[in-house]
Amino acid sequence: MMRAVQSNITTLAVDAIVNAANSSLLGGGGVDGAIHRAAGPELVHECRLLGGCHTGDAKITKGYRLPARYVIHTVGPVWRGGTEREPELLASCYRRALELAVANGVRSIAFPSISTGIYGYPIQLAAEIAIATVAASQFEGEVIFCCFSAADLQVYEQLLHR
Ligand code: AR6
Repeated sequence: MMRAVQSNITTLAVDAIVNAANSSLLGGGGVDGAIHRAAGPELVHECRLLGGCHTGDAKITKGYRLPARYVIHTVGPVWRGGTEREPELLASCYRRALELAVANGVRSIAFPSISTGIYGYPIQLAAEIAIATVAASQFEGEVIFCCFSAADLQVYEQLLHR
């Protein structure tokens, strides 16, 4: 089941929230900064042991002070106009995150709109990939697209309800 909500992802009581991280996995701005602040310093300690993450891949940690049990960190592509494999790398983020979810018994997962903030991916194109990739996955639990803005929520709702 897929649905979209407008919320701060750090407040969601789901089994796992997904972080739109950078390849260092050591924190940053945007949703990454919010997740690290809310989880507390233990999160970056565990992240230091992971050796970073390639674009399109994902790694899992505990959620520490978050209501979510796990954080699945993924690294989206920087938008460079769409000809640098951005669509396939973004799809890979969703696929790899859901594979880790299945492997760890996660039954509810919330995604932010990966790459559409600082990394500049156009929201409409990114939301189409997010929804299509989740729909094609083996994951059978609840998937929440957690939108930060009302405008983003509208994009997801329009795609989910067509
Ligand atoms: N809850 C839900 N969504 C949020 C939140 C939040 N608390 N905060 C921001 N968003 P971005 P990216 C939305 O920039 O584009 C970091 O510095 C935001 O409105 O967080 O993948 C990393 O370390 C947007 O819709 O991630 C990387 O360096 C979406 O989350 C870089 O940014 C993604 O925006 C990754 O850039």
